[in-house]
Amino acid sequence: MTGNKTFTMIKPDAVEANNIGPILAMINKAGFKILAMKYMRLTKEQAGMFYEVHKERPFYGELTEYMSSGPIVAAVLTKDNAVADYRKLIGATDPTKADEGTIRKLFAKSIAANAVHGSDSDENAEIESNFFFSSLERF
Ligand code: IDP
Ligand code: MG
Repeated sequence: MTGNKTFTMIKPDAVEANNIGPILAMINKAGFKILAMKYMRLTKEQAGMFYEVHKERPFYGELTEYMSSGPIVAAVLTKDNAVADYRKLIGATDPTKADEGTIRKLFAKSIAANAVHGSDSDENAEIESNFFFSSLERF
């Protein structure tokens, strides 16, 4: 069974480039509703906790440095088949390989500064949503 929730972040490069609005518009246009949202800045330690699964990867230091370099928008989104449909909307991790019309193709600066995060499974969508939001912050 596929779930109906996913977790996203608009990353520091996209916030800095004034692309919060256009990205949220694409998210809404694609049929996702926003269940929770906040605008905040992660510490390097918090970014490290969020990306714990990547801690052995060579880019972990660069990634956590970058993700704590400026504010982000975190949100929980809902739609049927949310995880897979959102991955399709954002496109490949490397923006040079992302399909035309995807959020990363349109807004990402590089493979690290790639505009948005999207959960890769229902299980991680739940874990990631719980990392950022309490039950009182979800609608
Ligand atoms: P995803 O965000 O498309 O799921 P992951 O492989 O889970 O991609 O990687 C998490 C994040 O780490 C990416 O979104 C990107 O910001 C960063 N990243 C992935 N691969 C590289 C790399 O080769 N160099 C630098 N940063 C990377
Ligand atoms: Mg991932």
